[in-house]
Amino acid sequence: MTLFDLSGKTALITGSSGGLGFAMARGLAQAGAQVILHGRNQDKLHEAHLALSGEGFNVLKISFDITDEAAIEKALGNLKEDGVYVDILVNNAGMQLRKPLVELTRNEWDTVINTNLSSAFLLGRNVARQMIARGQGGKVINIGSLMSSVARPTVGAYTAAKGGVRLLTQSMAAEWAEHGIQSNAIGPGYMITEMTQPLVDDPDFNGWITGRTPSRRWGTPEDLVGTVVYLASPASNYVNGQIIYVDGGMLAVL
Ligand code: GCO
Repeated sequence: MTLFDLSGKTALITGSSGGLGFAMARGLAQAGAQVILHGRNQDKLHEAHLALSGEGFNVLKISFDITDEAAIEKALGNLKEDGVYVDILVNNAGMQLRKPLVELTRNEWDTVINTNLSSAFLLGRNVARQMIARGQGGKVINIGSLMSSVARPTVGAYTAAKGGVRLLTQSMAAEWAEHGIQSNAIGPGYMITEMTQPLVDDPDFNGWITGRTPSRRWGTPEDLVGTVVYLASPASNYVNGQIIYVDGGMLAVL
């Protein structure tokens, strides 16, 4: 067993037709895993699938609503019928909504919480049921945020959800570790993605990030690859309930 070798493993990465999810899927494929790309936009999903299979990687693709319990049940059931089991689950899909709390509607709040937190519970629960039944262990990796620990104005619902992701991860560890399942989280810092582009394009915000981050730069999706491969591999078999911040040192300094 080599510490970072994922051959023979299958990884499902939600929200992986672009951005952080695609970069992590590619990294897991490079480490030997069969990857299952996931997305709602069929064209983007098809492009991502073409890109990775074009590089010779073993790639499947799947599309379902991560907030829909029945859709999740059906999707995992279809995979099982095809003899595909998820050994590594990366709960990455999410959304942002920037609005002061006093202006936020109940519906907006629920949408952000369902997409960023409840989805990790629903998929994590269903995949863990399969992992426990198979008795071969597994890996659950939840994508948190700096907002799993700190807040900033206008992203209250997102922050509440990402805070929940951190303690959901610890709860998963508390209950699933004895079944050989390691549950951990990654807290990406400010990465240049579609979600943060409006912030990158804002000279004040952009300047604040590069000044406030010890690495003096925004992160890139590729900056997450090493950490996700580590948390997906035997190298982290005694690591459980942790969150690893990949943020250029932002949270470590005042
Ligand atoms: C924001 C950003 C952040 C990042 C990331 C930082 O509005 O501040 O969208 O939330 O996306 O989560 O860790």
